[in-house]
Amino acid sequence: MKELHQKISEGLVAADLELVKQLVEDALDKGVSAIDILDNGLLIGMDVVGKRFKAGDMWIPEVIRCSKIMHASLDILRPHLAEGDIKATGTVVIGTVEGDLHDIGKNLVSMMLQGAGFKVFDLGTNIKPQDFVEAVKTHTPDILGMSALLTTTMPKMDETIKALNEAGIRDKVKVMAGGAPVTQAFVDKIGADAYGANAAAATEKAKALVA
Ligand code: B1M
Repeated sequence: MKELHQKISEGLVAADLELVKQLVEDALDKGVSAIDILDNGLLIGMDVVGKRFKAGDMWIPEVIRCSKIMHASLDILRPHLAEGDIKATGTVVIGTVEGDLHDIGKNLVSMMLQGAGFKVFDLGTNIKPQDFVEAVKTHTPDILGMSALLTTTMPKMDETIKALNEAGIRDKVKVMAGGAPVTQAFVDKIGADAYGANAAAATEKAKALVA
């Protein structure tokens, strides 16, 4: 089975869409769990992509192709990640902050929250503080989740919390923040309620916030 995981991660790095989709289907058919395929195949591949991108060994078009494979694979895994007899746990509004187009991690968090029974309103990417505020007013969620992947967009999380305060609704919603450059210290500094290091941790934190 280790070989199958490796083929998935290598296929992702090689940007071979059809191969990866087939391997993901094969793994599910063989009884490998969706979370196992994700953690030990796809995310290992994305990690390699990230390192090569940083080192200048991969360029944006290649990274976009790998991201598309990640999205296509998540589409295949989604029903398996959300399976089970799930009762409504709470409501979450989630989005990637203004100026930031990264959505793979946010989508993963969103999927896992849905798998845990949360009703999720996903606003997408490049969401302005005021649009988060409007979505909180409209959907009255238990939790507002913000994702940022760029150090330059992290301050938008702070701005969004300030906008919630200005709108007089900060005390009506718990705020969770995450994304690769986000840390517990940053979350504490901006006055958010929880930090999610990864999708699984975010789901546990979300459950604790509504308990
Ligand atoms: Co971008 N990019 N990118 N990129 N990109 C990074 C983030 C970077 C670290 C790469 C690098 O240099 N090593 C770097 C940021 C550097 C920095 O700010 N310090 C970077 C850069 C610089 C850029 C551009 C500026 C490049 C350019 O144009 N010159 C540009 C910016 C565009 C923009 O947003 N305005 C850009 C563009 C892109 C692509 C479009 C090519 C593509 C995004 C495609 C897409 O998302 N649809 C892309 C990608 C794919 C990456 C890397 C390679 C992978 C990100 C990813 O999807 N990881 C990334 C390098 C890296 O992170 N290693 C990189 C997999 C994902 C599952 O993990 O998103 O961390 P992650 O999510 C995790 C946790 O963080 C957490 O849970 C998730 C699941 O476990 N989490 C939360 C996330 N959100 C959460 C919310 C929560 C809780 C937990 O609560 C609500």
